[in-house]
Amino acid sequence: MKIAIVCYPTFGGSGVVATELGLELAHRGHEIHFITYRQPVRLALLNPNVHYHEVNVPEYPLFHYQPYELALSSKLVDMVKLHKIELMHVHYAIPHAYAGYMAKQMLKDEGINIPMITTLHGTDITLVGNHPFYKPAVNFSINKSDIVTSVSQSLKEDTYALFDTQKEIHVIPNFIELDKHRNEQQISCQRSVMASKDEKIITHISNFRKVKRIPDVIQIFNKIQQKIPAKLMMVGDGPEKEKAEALCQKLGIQDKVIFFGNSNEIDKILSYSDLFLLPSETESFGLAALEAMAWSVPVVSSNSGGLPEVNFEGVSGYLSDVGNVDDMAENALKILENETILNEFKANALSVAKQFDIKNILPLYEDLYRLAIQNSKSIVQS
Ligand code: GMT
Repeated sequence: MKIAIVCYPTFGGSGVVATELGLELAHRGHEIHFITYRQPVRLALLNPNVHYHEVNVPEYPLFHYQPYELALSSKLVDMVKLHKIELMHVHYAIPHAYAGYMAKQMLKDEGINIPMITTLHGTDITLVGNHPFYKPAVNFSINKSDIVTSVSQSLKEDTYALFDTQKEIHVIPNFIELDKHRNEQQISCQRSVMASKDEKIITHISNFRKVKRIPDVIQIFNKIQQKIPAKLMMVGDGPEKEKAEALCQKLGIQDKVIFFGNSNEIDKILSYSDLFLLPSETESFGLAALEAMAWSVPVVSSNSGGLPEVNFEGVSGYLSDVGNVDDMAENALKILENETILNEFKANALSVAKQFDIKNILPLYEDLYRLAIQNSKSIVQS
């Protein structure tokens, strides 16, 4: 199939999922066209089935805001016609589903009926999409998508609760490429750069936004390090980072916390981690937790959103109410204080991650693609 993938190219969940999905589809012989404003971070172009088309938005003094949706829908129209693309798969409703719908309508005028699949990722529904400034447009573009998917059951329920839609929402969970992890088992990285032999390595990875509850990560770690020797790896960048550094200073634990910023060495850091912390306010899925689990790292998280669908209570880790840092620290210590228990949780984390292997999940998308293309052909014929 010839598929256009529209996504955010930056660090962070939805762009990573879209990129990995496109690469694996290309690997399976589909022709994939990434359409976005910058080359996605994890995109490898040395593959004959992978194409990248940049959306340019020329500056003009009249524009206070650059009309990205307009440029994106024009690019989609041009690329669909040029490459005979059969389907658009847009990741993150805002503004991609809206721009995709406009492209669909323009193409319809030229006698081309192209189906659009929209994948909802989380904040496009719960935080941003639900804002009154965006809600009517998001609602409209969900209803106008040919097929809608969400990355968890919890996000599906949130969508029905927050938006006015009767559309069937297919749950297709996020995934992980486990083969890649196995091939990288022999990663050469000095654990000693991060911690001494007797110290446990605790990791948090995110975009350091408020929703991630970064102060909770620090507070949980502070309680852990009062009981056992430990170091905290803080990976990522965002608005909450400076405050987090100040909090570490205030607590006097600055020497035990390493802030990496946006690192390209996430796999190396995870391969030596003993525990992953994700105390988010809301998390539609929690891809970062799954990535940790694929490296056999147990997870202590909040129980919000889709996290219970990924982190299995008492198996791959533990879940607590949002903000209950005491409980999260206790759970962390339950895992870390006993080597046998730690090893059990590590093995369990990997086996739960295996359920989300890309090999199990990708066919679910392929089935929907076939269905959407088939339906669009029957519309043309009738
Ligand atoms: O919040 C983030 O980390 C970024 C955001 C995104 O769209 O890039 O992540 C959302 O989509 C991810 C991929 O499907 C999910 O794993 C995250 O849970 C989700 N974030 C939230 O719901 C807060």
